[in-house]
Amino acid sequence: MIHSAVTISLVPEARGGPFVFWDDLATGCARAAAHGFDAVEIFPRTTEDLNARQLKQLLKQHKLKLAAMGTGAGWVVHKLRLTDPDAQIRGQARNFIASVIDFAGGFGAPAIVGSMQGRSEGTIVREQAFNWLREALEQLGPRAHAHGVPLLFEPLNRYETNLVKSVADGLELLKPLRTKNVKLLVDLFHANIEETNIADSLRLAGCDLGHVHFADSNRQAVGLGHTDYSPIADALREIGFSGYASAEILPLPDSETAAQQTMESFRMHFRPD
Ligand code: LER
Ligand code: MN
Repeated sequence: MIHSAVTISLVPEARGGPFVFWDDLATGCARAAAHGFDAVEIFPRTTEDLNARQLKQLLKQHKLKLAAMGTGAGWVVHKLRLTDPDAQIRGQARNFIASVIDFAGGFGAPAIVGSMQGRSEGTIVREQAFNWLREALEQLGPRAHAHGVPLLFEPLNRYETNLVKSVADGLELLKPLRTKNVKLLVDLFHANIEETNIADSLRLAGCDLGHVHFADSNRQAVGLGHTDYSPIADALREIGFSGYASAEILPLPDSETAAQQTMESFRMHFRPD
């Protein structure tokens, strides 16, 4: 069975980004529960800024799970990328992700590597960048495994990276890895830009699919854009996906409407009875 989640950003520098609830963890959790979500996906600035006891208490109080935790602030705030030409920065990037893996892992949730993949530019060719990504994943995949969770790797789109932009790119990256603990996160907004057929790409991901960012073509709540969701829901059922469909979307026209519209669409596609 697929579960529902909604995003909360705690990163002021990411303002304007695709997150439903902002700034205040307590309010975000309360609103997520009020709308009937199973879980929250949190986008922290650093793990040091997070209070594990407070989060534990909020999740318990609102009967929510932690679906996943993003590492995008590693790039947006701290300018760390796993494919930076500077070895020291690559090391700091791995450490940043490791801290999110450990924090989220304590809640039984995976960390997401998306924007921190960086891009191939200047003298850094694609093959070199892929090797650095694989080195990092060989280290971080087993670290997530120690918490009993996967590590999620997210293909983006051409405007955000020239490395992993599709399920096919993602599978190419993961295939030679010794660790089998890295799963793909398909963000349906990115997929709408890059995939020939989104449902086919989900079937291609199959058991390597670990998480879904549930967004419409315009990065608004599902139902507010023009993506045809029936074949996507069918494909997710067909591959037996049992992870989260998490609303990483713009808070448009406002957070409350975006959350409510997401829940309506989630129920329509995944809880039709
Ligand atoms: C960025 O566009 C995105 O989709 C995030 O989930 C990546 O960290
Ligand atoms: Mn995403």
